[in-house]
Parts: sequence; structure tokens; C-alpha cells
Amino acid sequence: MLSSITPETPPGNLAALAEDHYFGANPPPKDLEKHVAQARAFIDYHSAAGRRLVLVTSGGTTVPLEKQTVRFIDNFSAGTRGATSAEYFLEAGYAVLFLHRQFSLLPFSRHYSHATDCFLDFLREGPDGSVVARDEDAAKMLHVLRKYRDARDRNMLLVLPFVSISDYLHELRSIARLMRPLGPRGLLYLAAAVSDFFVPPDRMSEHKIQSTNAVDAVKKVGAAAGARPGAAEEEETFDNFDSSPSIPRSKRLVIDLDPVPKFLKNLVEGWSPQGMIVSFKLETDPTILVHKARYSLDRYQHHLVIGNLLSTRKWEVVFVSPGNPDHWIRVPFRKGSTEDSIPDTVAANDEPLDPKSLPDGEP
Ligand code: PAZ
Repeated sequence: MLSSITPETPPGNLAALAEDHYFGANPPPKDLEKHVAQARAFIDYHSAAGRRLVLVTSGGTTVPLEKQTVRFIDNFSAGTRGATSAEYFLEAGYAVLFLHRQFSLLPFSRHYSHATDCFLDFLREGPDGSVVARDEDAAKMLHVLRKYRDARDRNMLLVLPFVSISDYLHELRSIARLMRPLGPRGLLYLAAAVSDFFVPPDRMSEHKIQSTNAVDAVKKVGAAAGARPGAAEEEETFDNFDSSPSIPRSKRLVIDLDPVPKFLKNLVEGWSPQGMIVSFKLETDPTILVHKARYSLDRYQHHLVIGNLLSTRKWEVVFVSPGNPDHWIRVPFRKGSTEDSIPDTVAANDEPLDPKSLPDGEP
């Protein structure tokens, strides 16, 4: 497919070819069809009601190193921002489609699933052998429980999982396309931490990558005993790295990753052209954060980039939007976190954001 690219290929066609190539080469998650059916029913239901709907993506994508995956590279994200934001969007009247990394934090249950806030710590044994909330926690638990039940009973929250980068991209593309009829009533709030690099399937080991060559001996015996000719050699010569390693394969692991194509342009121009699109940018170096956020906005022409630094993401974020100065939201020490301000600010603006209208979060 990519061989049809020439120096004359227009940039728009390049994006389409890269998309065809990626989605053709990387298989969809096994539950994609089921998820698409669930998402379609959810979107149609809320669209018919004239309701605003937000797709919140949350958690980190994995990069599998093996097809039968034992080992993978992960992206940082607990899912706090996405799960918290989803609750705020529900509060603001949005239906929420929550596309999250499997087992990362979920709206409502997040209050009781952190390692230091194990849900069992909130319970005690009742007099009759029942289990009840501890007196000091009951009021908050009841509040969260009511909100959760309300979202569930009114079909306001659909939760769908992903694991790997290719799962995520397949799900995102399908859901974004389904959201097209919503027009500007559809908001895409992309808080997931998405891998920039991956191992393409044609260079991915089928089985667990071995750290010793003990298996080679077994395979040779198997080959000698009549296994398919060449099978042992195929295994021995498999290498994730393109060039020949100078240290034997049995002693090292070289991980050679390709860049994941940037699909934000495809999302903005093709998958959901009328939706409001908010992306997040995570960096660790404060000197490049705003520049990278502005670059992303200029390149993809969407509505808003929310930039944050790994070390300060709970206390400050920067809103970067077209034609507006950078706008920092800072939360005073020990007075909540940025999670409390971002979704309200975004939800208050169906149209591209004007930071002048945002609440001033300066300490
Ligand atoms: O999930 P979390 O609350 O631990 O972290 C949130 C975040 C830092 C992953 C998110 O705010 C973010 O910046 N997402 C985009 C990451 C990226 O640049 O791919």
C-alpha cells in the first residue's frame, strides 16, 4: 500500500494511505464489533434525545513485544484525569463514553480503588453478620453510590476497555466515526496516554522472547525428530532488530520500534470533522511544554490542547487554543486538583474556547 506513495502524492492522500496501511496491518481487538454495536446504540440513544455526548479516553496504551503477549511497554497514566473528568461531564449533563485502559481507574469506583484507599477499609461488619459502610465514610459513599446508580440507570455512561496501542486506535477511529452525526454536540476529550512507538506485527515475535538459548537445543532435537523443515531455523533467526546484533541473540534484547502514525489529523479532518476535539500533551521538560502544545494545535487544527507536566499535573495545566494567549489554571496547594477545574471549563464551552471566559485558577 505505501509503495504507491511518490514525491507527488498530496499530503491529504498521504494521511489516508498511512491510515489504510496501519489499520490493514494491525489487527483490530477481538471485541471491536461488540464495542461498536454498544457505542452505536449509546450514541443513537443520546443523539435522539438531543443530548451532548463526550468521548473520554483515559489510561495508557501498551506496546506488546510479543503476539502472545507476556511483555509489553507501557505508557504512564493511572486514569485519574479521565475518570475524574468523566464524573464532571456527567454532572454537567453530558452522556459519557469512557474508553479506558483495562483495569485503570473508572468513574465513581475510582474513589475506592486506589492502593491506599482499598474499598475494604471503608467497610465494617454489621451486628447481624452483614457488611456495612463505616459510619465516618457512609455519607460520602452514599453520595458516590447515588451518582453512580443515577448514571447507570439513566444510561448516561458507557465504559469500554482497550489494552494495546492498536486496540486503542481501532476503537477510537470507530467511535469517532459513529459520533459524526452529533456534529458540534460531540466532544472528544483525549486524555489517554498514547504510545509514540510500537513494534509492527511483521517484526513481532509470536512467542515469549527467550532470554537463554536453552529452547534452541530443544527445537533442534525436535527438528531432527521430524518437525516441519526449517521451523527451528526460523525461530533462531528471528530478531526484532533489523541489523545483525554483535552480541548473541540469547544474551540481549534490542527493541527496535517504529513510530506510531499521528492520527490526530485524520481524526480532525475525516473521522469526526465537526466534533470539538480536546487533546492532552504530557511532557517532563517545562521548557518545551507550551511549544509542543502549540505545535500540536497548529499541526492538527483542532480546538484545544491541554498541556501538563508529569511532576505538576495535579496542580497546574495550560490551555492552548487558537488565537488565544496560553492560559494557565493553577490550583492552590491542598485545595483540590486540576481535575476539579478542567472539565467544567471545557464543558462550559461548546464552541472553541476563549480562555478569557475561563475561571481564573491563579492562587
Ligand atoms: O491518568 P493520570 O491522571 O495518571 O494522568 C493523566 C495524563 C498525564 C496521562 C493526561 O493528563 C495526559 O497528559 N494525557 C496525554 C499524554 C500524552 O501526551 O500522550
